[in-house]
Amino acid sequence: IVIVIIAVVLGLTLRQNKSEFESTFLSRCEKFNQYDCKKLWGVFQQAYVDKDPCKVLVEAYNPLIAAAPFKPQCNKTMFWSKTKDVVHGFTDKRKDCFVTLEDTLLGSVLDGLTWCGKEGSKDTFTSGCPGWSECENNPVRSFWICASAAFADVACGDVTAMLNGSINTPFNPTSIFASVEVPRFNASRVKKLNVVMVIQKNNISNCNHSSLKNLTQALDTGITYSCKDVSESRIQECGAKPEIACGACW
Ligand code: AVW
Repeated sequence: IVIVIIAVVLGLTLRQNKSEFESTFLSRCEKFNQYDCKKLWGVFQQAYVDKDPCKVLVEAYNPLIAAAPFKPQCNKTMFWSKTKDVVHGFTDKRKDCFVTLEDTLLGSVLDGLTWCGKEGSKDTFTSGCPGWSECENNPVRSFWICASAAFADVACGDVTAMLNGSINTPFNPTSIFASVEVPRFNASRVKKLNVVMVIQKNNISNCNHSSLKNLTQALDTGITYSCKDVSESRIQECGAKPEIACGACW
């Protein structure tokens, strides 16, 4: 009996417990059905496990994106920069109108999470990982760049971007939107970019801001540009009232 108990206890300790991170990954993934989430977890881990957490290249996530590709959703793609809460507060309620990266399988699974590996270990760590700009090739940053690029690659028709009118530089060249997404909008797929400038009570910028000139210049020839100043309360109203047609939100 003693031997059996020892064997069971030893067995339980040696069996790698599913980490909280893995459980989060799988439970978020399973909400989407139609994907083999255990397989995706395996492909995801390959990108960063057993690696120096400052040496994970953007390309390391290509197999993951290939395993769960983004589907083109023409006229519904929503980009954003420094407006995360407003955008998701809106798109969470109006999935009929717009889809953000964070509403897709991979984006929603990894949204808000931190992860990294360590050389010589097959584990996933959630603390002690490099910060966003601590080193360029960190696992989290590389994932978001890779996913954002792939998401922008399939954008089509009229695309929308929510920018922040309460900051100095609504179109910031160092943002993912400016540095990764806009350069990949292809005129053969994307017809028009509609910027929604989110205006709060103490706004300091609007559609006339000089940084937007850089945006129009960065756009592929053939893509039309528009910008509209829209109050945050109007965006919230549209989120709260499904009877307002998507095209009439602003
Ligand atoms: P953002 P982006 N430290 O609001 O245009 C930690 O600046 O870049 O908008 N996390 C960071 C940092 C940082 N310094 N900078 C960026 N992030 C992460 C994907 C953080 O998770 C969508 F498709 C923050 O919430 C949008 O169109 C997120 O990046 C576009 O990229 C966005 O930062 C938004 O990227």
